[in-house]
Amino acid sequence: MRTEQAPIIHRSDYAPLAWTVTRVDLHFALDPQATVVTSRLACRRNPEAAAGPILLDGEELETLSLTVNGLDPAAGTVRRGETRIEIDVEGDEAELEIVTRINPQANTALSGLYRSRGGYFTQCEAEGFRRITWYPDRPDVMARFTVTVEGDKATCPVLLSNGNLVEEGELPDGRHYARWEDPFLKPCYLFALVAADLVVLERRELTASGREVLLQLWVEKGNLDRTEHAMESLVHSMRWDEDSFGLELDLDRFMIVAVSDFNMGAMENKGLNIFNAKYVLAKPDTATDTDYEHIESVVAHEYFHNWTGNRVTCRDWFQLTLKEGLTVFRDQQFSADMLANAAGAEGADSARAVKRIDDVRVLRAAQFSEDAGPMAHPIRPESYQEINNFYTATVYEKGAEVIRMLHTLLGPEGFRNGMDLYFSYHDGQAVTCDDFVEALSEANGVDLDQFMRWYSQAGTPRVRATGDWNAADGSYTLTLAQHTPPTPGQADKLPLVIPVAVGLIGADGTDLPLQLDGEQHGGATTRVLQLTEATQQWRFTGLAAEPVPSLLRGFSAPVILELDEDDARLAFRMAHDSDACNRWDAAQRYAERVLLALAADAAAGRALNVPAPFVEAFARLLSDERLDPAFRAQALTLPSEAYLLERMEPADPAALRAAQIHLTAALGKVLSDDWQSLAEALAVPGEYRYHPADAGRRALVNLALRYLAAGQVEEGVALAVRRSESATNMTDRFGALAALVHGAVPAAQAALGAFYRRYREDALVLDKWFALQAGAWRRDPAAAPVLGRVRELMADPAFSLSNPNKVYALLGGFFRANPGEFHAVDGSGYAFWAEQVIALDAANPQVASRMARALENWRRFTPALQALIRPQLERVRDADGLSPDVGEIVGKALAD
Ligand code: B3K
Ligand code: ZN
Repeated sequence: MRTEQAPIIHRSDYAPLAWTVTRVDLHFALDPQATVVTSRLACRRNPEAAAGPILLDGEELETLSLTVNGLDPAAGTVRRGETRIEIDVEGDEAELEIVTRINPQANTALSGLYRSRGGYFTQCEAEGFRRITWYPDRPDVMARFTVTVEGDKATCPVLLSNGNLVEEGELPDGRHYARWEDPFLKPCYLFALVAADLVVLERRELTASGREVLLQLWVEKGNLDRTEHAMESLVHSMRWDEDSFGLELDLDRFMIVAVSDFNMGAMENKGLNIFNAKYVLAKPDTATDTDYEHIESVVAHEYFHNWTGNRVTCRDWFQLTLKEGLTVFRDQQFSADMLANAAGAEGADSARAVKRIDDVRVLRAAQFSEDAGPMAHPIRPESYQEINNFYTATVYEKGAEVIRMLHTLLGPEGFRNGMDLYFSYHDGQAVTCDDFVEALSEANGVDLDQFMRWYSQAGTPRVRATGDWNAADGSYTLTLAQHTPPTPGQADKLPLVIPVAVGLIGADGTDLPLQLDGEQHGGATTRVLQLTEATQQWRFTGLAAEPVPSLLRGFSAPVILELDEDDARLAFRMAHDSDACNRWDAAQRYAERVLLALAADAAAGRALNVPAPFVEAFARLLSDERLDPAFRAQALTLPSEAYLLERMEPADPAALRAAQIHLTAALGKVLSDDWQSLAEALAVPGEYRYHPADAGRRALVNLALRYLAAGQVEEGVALAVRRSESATNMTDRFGALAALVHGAVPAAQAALGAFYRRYREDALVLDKWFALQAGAWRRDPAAAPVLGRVRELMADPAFSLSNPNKVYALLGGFFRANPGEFHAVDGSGYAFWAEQVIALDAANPQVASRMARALENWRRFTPALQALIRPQLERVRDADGLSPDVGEIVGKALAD
């Protein structure tokens, strides 16, 4: 039984440290099991802070020596705890020298200095630096770093750290060293070191001001042919930040390193970004269009952090969204611009909408569900037990939505002026979200006090819309009412500032000019209304007939819009809404309605019937050739299972799965001719290129194959088999394979086997293979449950519990991406979940915690499922030596 509980850290407890660090000189003598780290710290008393000792954090360190100003510290001046050292020092300056020994080989948590495939790598955000040496490990301590790395030349020919290479040389015993100097002040979470056997792709570019910079992409031998796209993405990111925000690369050298074992996507260490190999490596035979797209956006995201995160950083970890929300917004804008440019003038709007839809889909699936459970928190949390649990969809994705609303409210120019002012005030500082919003407010002369509630209130706001048509005077009164449901620890919410983009559609399907009561000028067809009170009304005048409202265009705020629309009206908007995002949303709402009704029938044991008007509306979209294929692929993809489960009261995964199986099969069968002709007409000829127009066509063809296989349409299955065998790129090959597996057709097994044989040496491609099987649907109730296959796959030689990508693919693919199977009514999935979370936690708490979160919303499920889940949550909670990471998740899940 566990006894300790991780303490709760509160935002309100922030106080500056009595002592800060100005310079750091690190020396690493690398050794697999006994790396010796010598750290010299120039410490300075902080005149703004209350008096106190020097405070240092440490974890898993063996301390060999510690001196203060070159001497052993006087008796009684040093207090040593397991994770904290306090040193009393006279005067205002002091130099500490600390020697520690660490064991990178034993570091399975992948936080601090660890090993991966013979090399050494670091990950310090959020609190990994304390696992390397004693240090005041918090972001408001900003210092200049010099780093000397010394290691074995044969196994680690490449020695990298942040900044500029200032010296390198040979040492006795086959060793060598390199010294790096970072000219910029930085918090220790941005420190990085890499020592490995790598090869490099290099490129020299000029910045806007004409400075030459060296861009390097370091990968394992044999992977150089997969680096071009990431390098292109980096160059595009540089240009975009110069053009859009006037922000230039500030270093002479910028490096990206790919590593196979990594807890998350990538890390923005100053001048030395370390990436999960998944977000670097791509060639047509191994990476899909989606991989190409993700690589472009993650490269951009980390690059953009150089300004939003590194040059201006966070004062404390509660401010995380200051850098993450803003940087996600920036990478979303970048991707939208890249897609729009590639699409050309005619396709630009649709390309942007497709990107926006992608982002909305992620928000709805991941963030809305977070808001609906025990982990609900504002984008700036008030407390945490383990900060690594707060790299969440709320901090990132909802945080980006909050920045987007500021962008909408201030306009592009106003936003840019605010950003300029923010950098002019805070470059080189560690600041808060208030500092950011104040700069925007000051630059625009706008009061943003009420807007700040987005930073402190958790939960997804509901906006209820009602319309009142007055035929007598040709006016339409729109009433918007907002309400945010209670979340843990936050019962009452205040009204937020919600920008609602509105259009009115006439009976012929075209947008009407908007004329607000009492206004001289009108005429725009979309307007942004600001909802700031609990309820507000707007009266539109000069209308000839009752309009159809199109609300929250472009998804102008991260809210749930409640609007009573009958099926006919949804079908009308599916066909006519000029706002592509809303057109997609109308299709999603209609599909949700149909699926939830089917699920209710399934739960009650009634026969399932798909309503004909839905199929007709769906078919019209399918064959509307004026619509860009990428958009059609979005509109014809059903809402995600995670999102639908949130909309179900209570959540019944088995019933929902039955509904999905029935609906996809029906749509595949009934529309088989349309799907087939579309698959033929849109096949992309010629050599693969990553281009949004081609990608859109491939996406729609793959979707067609999916519906055809779901409907067991013979010709469609045959086409998928052919493509899975002979496609010339991974998007087509994997799309076809996925169709076969999701359709659960007999040919799937052979195709999976062939795919495995072809890519057995390719870890990243096999991740797809694992995930696909973990997420498989069982269309035949007599077929073996997917859990059995997952267990089998864990024994596959290509699987490894110590590689996060593998865990996310196979276990994540089952726990998170396959609710219909994971929530098996016999509870077998839950017992397996507890077993795996406990096993993972012993080695890597961050990965375990991510898996643990698959059950946090357990109270939303049927009582029968809840009764099976609770004992497994308790089993994990009571496990010996549970980490604070998993402890916080299951603790919150079980709290009353
Ligand atoms: N800042 C890192 C995330 C670090 C996660 C630490 N558990 C990647 C990013 O957001 O760019
Ligand atoms: Zn980030």
